[in-house]
Amino acid sequence: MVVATPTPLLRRGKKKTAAFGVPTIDLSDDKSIASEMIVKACEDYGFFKVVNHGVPKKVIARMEREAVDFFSRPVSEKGRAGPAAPFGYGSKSIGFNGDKGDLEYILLEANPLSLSQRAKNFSNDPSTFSLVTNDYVSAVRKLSCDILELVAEGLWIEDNSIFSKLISNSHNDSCFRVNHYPPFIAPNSNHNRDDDEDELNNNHWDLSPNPSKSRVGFGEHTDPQILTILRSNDVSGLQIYTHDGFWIPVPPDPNEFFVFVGDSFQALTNGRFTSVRHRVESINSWTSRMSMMYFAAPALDAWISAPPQINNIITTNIYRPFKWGDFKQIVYSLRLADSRLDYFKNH
Ligand code: GA4
Repeated sequence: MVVATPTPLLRRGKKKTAAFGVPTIDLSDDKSIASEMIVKACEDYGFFKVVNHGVPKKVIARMEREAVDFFSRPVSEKGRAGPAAPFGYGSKSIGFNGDKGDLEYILLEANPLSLSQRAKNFSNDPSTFSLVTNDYVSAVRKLSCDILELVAEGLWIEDNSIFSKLISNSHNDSCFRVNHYPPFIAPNSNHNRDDDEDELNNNHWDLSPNPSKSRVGFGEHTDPQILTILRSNDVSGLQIYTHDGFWIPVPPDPNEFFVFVGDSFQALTNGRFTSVRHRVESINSWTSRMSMMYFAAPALDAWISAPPQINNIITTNIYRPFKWGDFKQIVYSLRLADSRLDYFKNH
């Protein structure tokens, strides 16, 4: 029996905190219930957490260690792996159109050949780096496929590989990103270390709007791909935007994965699912946040178009069919926060 175990989320308000639940899906539970719950979470939030996901702790820990080692290198050394165009090492600049964030990152193509070619830029032991990254990417790709199969089942689509085959295709264009947000202590804040730790542990944040107390780590956006699988360390900062118009902080959980519906999944479901807007806003923290994301994408020449079996209340096709490669081109011509799917709407 699957029980939704909501993790408390806090709604922003004037010093008020209200508990919400991140929909949590236990993948070790009954398939039919898990699939129904995933579909509901994709419809209601475009976002959920998975537990009992099957990714070995060791695979996660080794990937984290490689990333920590890289980010601890001197700036001049890291710089040699950049600039991210879009792949490589990036610092503060996101994309090509002037978006900025207070972070540094690694962005890689999630395929073995590209990973092994780039590994020498990220480690003095490139073969270990590419082995560890490949293991991580393979594990989260498998998790993405499992989730996409459950979605197809939850939507009562006979071919349960209808979505997963898009990303298991050998030419898939998936990518892998590790973001590192340095520690942030707001200038002139009266915070001392104990207060901060208290605040983070209790999840009782001072949520009154005060820009001097926070900083943009990664500005608001939706992910263009089908699904995103995120894992972070224990430092908060992620917020999601709900359908009823609230930014809600998501408590970090280093042992589990968070799943985001991307723009392409919105198109594949004819708007039955909507991609979730999210951002990273760093609050006072003495430790840095590190998150790793696997962005599950189809091949560049794959068509994105909703199969007729999608039962949506909207029966006309909201979007015209497009190739992932063409969509990606539009994505990179726009700003981070832009709604790119609008360019593919049927009029
Ligand atoms: C957001 C999701 C992924 O991180 C990413 C980002 C990409 C990049 O950093 O190169 C983009 C951004 C992301 C969407 C709009 C464009 C492209 C930066 C940017 C301004 C790797 C992706 O696929 O799209």
